[in-house]
Amino acid sequence: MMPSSAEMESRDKTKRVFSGVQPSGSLHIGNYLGAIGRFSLFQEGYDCFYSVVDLHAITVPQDPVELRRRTVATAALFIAAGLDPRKTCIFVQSDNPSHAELAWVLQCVSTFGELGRMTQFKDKARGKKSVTAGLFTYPVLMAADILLYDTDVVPVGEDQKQHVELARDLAERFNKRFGVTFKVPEPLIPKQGGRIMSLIDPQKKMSKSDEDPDSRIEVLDPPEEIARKFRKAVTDSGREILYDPERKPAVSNLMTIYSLFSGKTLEEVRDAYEGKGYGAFKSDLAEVVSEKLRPVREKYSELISSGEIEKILKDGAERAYVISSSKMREVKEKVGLSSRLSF
Ligand code: ATP
Ligand code: LTN
Repeated sequence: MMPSSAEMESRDKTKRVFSGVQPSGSLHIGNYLGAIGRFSLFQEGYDCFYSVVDLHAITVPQDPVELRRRTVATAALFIAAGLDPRKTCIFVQSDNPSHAELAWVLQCVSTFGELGRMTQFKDKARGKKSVTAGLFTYPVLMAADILLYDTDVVPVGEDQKQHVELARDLAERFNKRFGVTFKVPEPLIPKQGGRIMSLIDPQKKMSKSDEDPDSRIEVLDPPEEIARKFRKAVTDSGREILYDPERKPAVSNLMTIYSLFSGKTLEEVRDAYEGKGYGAFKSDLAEVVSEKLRPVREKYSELISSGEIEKILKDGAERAYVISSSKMREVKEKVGLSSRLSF
């Protein structure tokens, strides 16, 4: 979980980091290893903005009461996973009107063809009778999130790479057409842990919206539940604990999780379980993951009962708006839109 040397070399307080997480379900260890567990690595060296992107979540139907509860819960998990609101700006996307406003302008420089090529859209739309226009333009809203803050680096899991590339393309296209306005951001995807797979089907990524809850370990799962889900996790044929994503995708995924939560290399994990079979490995894996997540669970419960989050999110939205509204003013000016009531 330490930053790589390339990440360390590029630490620079004048550089900005932005990332977002949807409050579309309970966060799982894929979200933790690919995104939120890494967010705090940047807070000492970079100017960081982390948002709970609730406007993205409503691209598919949500229960309003649950959505609001999960939005606060997701922000609490950011802090429980190590973010310090004194060092980092944490806010809810819909509290800041600049996001939807810039998204509209960017939709008018995006093409139907390029949005139709987004693989996440294709995956999420497949087999659905009715798909919202919001799901189609989702990546443009994500580009707006990133570009509003002159973001340098976007820490995300592997599945978001194509969306960050679209943000880069839109920034370049807008700059060419209207004059330099946006910084062109870089995605930062972990070498290991950027794509944690489902425990039930190792060909699919672990996902909040998978209908089988046993396919994922949630960050707030109690230890018994973690142990039960790992026991039930599919394994491959043979008994060896070997890292071979082609031939042994299920075991390789479990080894990756073990390695990232324990800090041991894949070779160390392999050597430790040589000749021991899956039972002992899975029970130790559950222990390692539960222990690592224990302080996160504890801090989360404290935060939720303290009621502190509301104030943190209000301050965060105000800080974010100072930056985003100034960028929005510049955009309106360049495009030729009216800004009579801007302040
Ligand atoms: P959904 O299934 O509802 O689309 P999700 O689980 O993919 O949700 P997001 O809110 O879309 O979660 O993603 C939050 C962050 O977690 C993103 O940076 C994303 O790349 C990362 N992420 C999501 N799933 C995984 C995974 N299986 N492995 C690693 N990173 C992941
Ligand atoms: N689409 C992202 C969530 C997201 C995001 C962002 C990530 C919305 N806006 C800006 C990084 C930067 C996802 O996780 N599915």
